[in-house]
Amino acid sequence: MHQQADGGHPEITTNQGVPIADNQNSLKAHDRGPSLLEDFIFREKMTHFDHERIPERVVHARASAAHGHFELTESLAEFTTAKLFTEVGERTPVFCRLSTVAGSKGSRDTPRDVRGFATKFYTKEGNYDLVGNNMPVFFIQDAMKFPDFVHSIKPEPDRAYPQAAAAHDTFWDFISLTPESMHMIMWAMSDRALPRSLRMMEGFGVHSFRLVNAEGQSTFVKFHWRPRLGMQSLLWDEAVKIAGADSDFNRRDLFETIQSGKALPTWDLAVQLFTEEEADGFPFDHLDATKLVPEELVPLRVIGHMVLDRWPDNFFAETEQVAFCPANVIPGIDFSDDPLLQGRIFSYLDTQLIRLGGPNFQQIPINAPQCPFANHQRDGFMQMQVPKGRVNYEPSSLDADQPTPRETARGFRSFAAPTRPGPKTRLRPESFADHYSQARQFYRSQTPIEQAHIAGGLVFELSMVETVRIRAAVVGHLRHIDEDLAQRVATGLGLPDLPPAPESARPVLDLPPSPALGLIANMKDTLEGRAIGILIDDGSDAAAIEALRQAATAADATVKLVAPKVGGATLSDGKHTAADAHLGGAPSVIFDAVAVVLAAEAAQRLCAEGAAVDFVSHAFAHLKAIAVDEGGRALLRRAGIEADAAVVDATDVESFIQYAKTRQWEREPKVRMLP
Ligand code: HDE
Repeated sequence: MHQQADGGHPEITTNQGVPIADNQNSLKAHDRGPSLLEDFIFREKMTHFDHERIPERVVHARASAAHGHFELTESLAEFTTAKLFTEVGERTPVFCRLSTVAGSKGSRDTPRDVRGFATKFYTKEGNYDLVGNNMPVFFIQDAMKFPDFVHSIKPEPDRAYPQAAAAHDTFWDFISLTPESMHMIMWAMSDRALPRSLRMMEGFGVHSFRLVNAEGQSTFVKFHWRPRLGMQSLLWDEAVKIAGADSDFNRRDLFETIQSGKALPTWDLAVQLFTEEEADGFPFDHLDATKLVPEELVPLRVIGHMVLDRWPDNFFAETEQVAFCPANVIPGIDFSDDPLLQGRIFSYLDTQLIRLGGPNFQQIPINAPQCPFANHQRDGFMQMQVPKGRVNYEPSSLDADQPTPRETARGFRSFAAPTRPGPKTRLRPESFADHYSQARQFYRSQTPIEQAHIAGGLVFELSMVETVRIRAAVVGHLRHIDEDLAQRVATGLGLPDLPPAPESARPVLDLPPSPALGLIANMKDTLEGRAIGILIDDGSDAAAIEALRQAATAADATVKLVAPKVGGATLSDGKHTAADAHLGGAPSVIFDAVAVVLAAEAAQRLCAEGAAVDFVSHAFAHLKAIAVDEGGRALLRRAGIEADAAVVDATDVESFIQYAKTRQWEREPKVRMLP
């Protein structure tokens, strides 16, 4: 009725610092009487609560983020004055926010979607934001089209669905009328759009930027983040089931990893450097964000790495309020004329003004530079600083201590790029007109299984489109990329004929395949940072469980014991072992490989439990290694599984660990009709 704590707790007060005597009961006229308007304590608390939400980001609303550092290992002093990239061994603090794009803040972690990869470097020379994605190209070429593109992918305006999904008419309508999107469509339909973990995806700065050296010379640069854990993706069916089992799958993975301090998210930062003259020789225009620079053309140079090792103290204060902006560059880094980048330079500050409520958002701790900063910007909503004195302008002679620009090499100077004479125009350059060659290069650089996944992604998405004409129009575009792909998708959709291809503005080139574009080729056979689930129940063989656990842990995987009851089970040695999760809440989709160790009686019981049968049948369908003892085999039989090489005996720990390090791709045609 009126709870009071013992001494030793900090005292609770109002925002004015007034000590609160009762935080359970509002002020009333008498004990069963009406509440009183004068209760300033209640009103302050409720008013604050009523205003707790701020507008979510219009895109990239759903995200997780962490603190860490970037350490430079190779100096780029020849190319840039930015200390971030010249002081070898220096650790620069970072805050990195990894997001989905289309879904709302509360949407699931595993839709088919691009992932945002935004990093704020708190450098000695000011904040530098590298605001990229996990794919190196984008859907459109000119920022003018961004609102249309985003409107088309978001839930349709009359029905407000689908949430976090491109698989609907408006998106594919827009795409079918936007041939420049075809290269990005190949990426978005590939397994890159389904990362297994945020720690296991690449990041890209997408646009060309400039590095500028002490002599004022410019070199173009493309940024790449390379995950140390290798890449790993989900299968579509797995992603769909994870959405139900754990809609916070990627966020939980990042949180738990950082809390454990093991297999910390780590990426190498690599750059591609090229001159204007070299760029002029490329068979595409590098200012077009629907094109990438193949690694075979300009190799990657690793210059440092980023480790994320500290989860934010408060999600709202940091992950939600952080404000990234591609315009946040530091001396020695500059923009290119990519028309998508140029539009972004405007958009991010503009969006932050509405989202964070005014021009002082850079004073929020997560946004503030960690180096000294001073100027004469004053006032505005939520001004937190109390500037002293009468001088709020420059130049001034009244106060010698006021900040003034200094003609030193430190100051930011834009690269003196020559401008070409010519009339103002709203024209797409002719050099942006090849929409299909790199899409073809991407598709043809994939392994057959990855190509089948791309075709499967397209068949799924277009099957959700109600307007048959739109399905056909997209297949028409695919014909320019690869006739076989178009045919597979047409067959998968049940189209009677292959639709005509639209006119192509340019002949499609057969560019050489680029192995770096594949996913499977760039996965690592490892268990580091992966998770193994062991299904147990009363009577399970304690020694077998222990052997599996030890081997998996030695291979740097995390192990979770799953039992029908979360309280655990009494094992063969008579000891009671707590479970890490109960079967209903830990289906096999959340693990990279599973083991089933069951006594005969328990196996018989669990053969009548759908969740247990699904545990093995889904693991098998998702191409995972499975270790089983006799009891486990009973479940396999119940699920109708014909064991293959990666279904091993629970005593053969070594083979299990070996198979668990990878997916069993050769099993896929046996468990799924691939288009
Ligand atoms: Fe963004 N984008 N974007 N974008 N973007 C935003 O800024 C925008 C684009 C990216 O974790 C918004 O603060 C335009 C490409 C990331 O907070 C907004 C265009 C790439 C994030 C915005 C693009 C990105 C955003 C929404 C086309 C990869 C999340 C909220 C010209 C290189 C950052 C906000 C975070 C967020 C505009 C295209 C990456 C509206 C106009 C290309 C990772 O300002």
